[in-house]
Amino acid sequence: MARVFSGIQPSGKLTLGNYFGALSRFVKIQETDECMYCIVDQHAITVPQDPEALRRQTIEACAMYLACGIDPEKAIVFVQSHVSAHTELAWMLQCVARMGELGRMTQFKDKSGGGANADVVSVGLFTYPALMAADILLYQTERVPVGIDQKQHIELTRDLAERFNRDYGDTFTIPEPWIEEIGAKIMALDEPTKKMSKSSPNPNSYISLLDTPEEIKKKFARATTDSEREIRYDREAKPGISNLLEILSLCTGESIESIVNRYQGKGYGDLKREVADSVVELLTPIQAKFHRLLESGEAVDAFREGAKKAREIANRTLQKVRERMGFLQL
Ligand code: AQP
Repeated sequence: MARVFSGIQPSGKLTLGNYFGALSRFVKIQETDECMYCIVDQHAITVPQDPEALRRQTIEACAMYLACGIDPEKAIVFVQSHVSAHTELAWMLQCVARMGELGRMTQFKDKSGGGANADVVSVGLFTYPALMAADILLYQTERVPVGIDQKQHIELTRDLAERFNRDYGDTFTIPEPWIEEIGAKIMALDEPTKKMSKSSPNPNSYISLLDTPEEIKKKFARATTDSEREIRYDREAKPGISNLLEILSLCTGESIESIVNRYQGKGYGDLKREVADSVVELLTPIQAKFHRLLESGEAVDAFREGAKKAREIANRTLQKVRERMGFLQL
């Protein structure tokens, strides 16, 4: 049994990418491992957020975690800003991290426009990986289930933990990224060479877990494919079709090979319709549960209880770090 930590930002409505890259995996992993699942609201403010929207999205994310099957009896669920140890350790780790290594993070380069927008990009966006390292290291995490886009941040977390352990004495467990090949990167529907992202300005690029069946069908019908007619799995040459095949396979459990065989001689429209129907089938019970949880307030209660448990574990690590770094203890 390994200690597992992972989180999702409430920076929009959670997407099908978040579901396959994170939530559906969280649900499986809670059966075998000791899991801490967080809603990382402090990461969300590295780019501008409307305060009311952030609060609503955080409550919705709480309900969506449970609606997707995370069980607060099996995993500890909490909101990052409810455990102040995260930002305290993040500060300490910022003093361990180097400007050069943070500057090499591709997510920072992408989200900051390659450094061209230095007067509008927040310092928090630059130091984000130190906060993410704090999230992980506070819980002596062994494995971090993430999509492929987060691999570089986990590698940085390992470097920071190793450097801290070397300079101040053994303190942190060194975490491993835990990435599954399939589902690790669901692509945008309008531009299938880019990751599906909840904060994209184009709602047609993503499937929100709260989209109606009509919206889902419309979005898949419009999804970008290619000018050929052949249905085969080739992420490089046919990113749109490959993305659809992957989503269908993840929804139904049927192998990509078997789907491709079934589609010999059939058109892209048929595939798009089947993918849309499978996604609707997947999301209908999740949405029903989501609305029940949101109305009852049950999800928020689970996150309140979870924060108490998380604080206890986090504070043990933080206390050790304070001592190791030489802070006066009275
Ligand atoms: N498209 C995706 N395919 C597979 N996994 C994905 N994840 C996100 N998008 C996909 C995984 O979901 C977890 C939480 O991600 P996050 O919300 O913390 O940040 P993100 O990766 O930046 O997600 P978004 O949706 O793209 O958010 P915004 O638009 O706010 O930046 C991670 O494990 C991530 O890998």
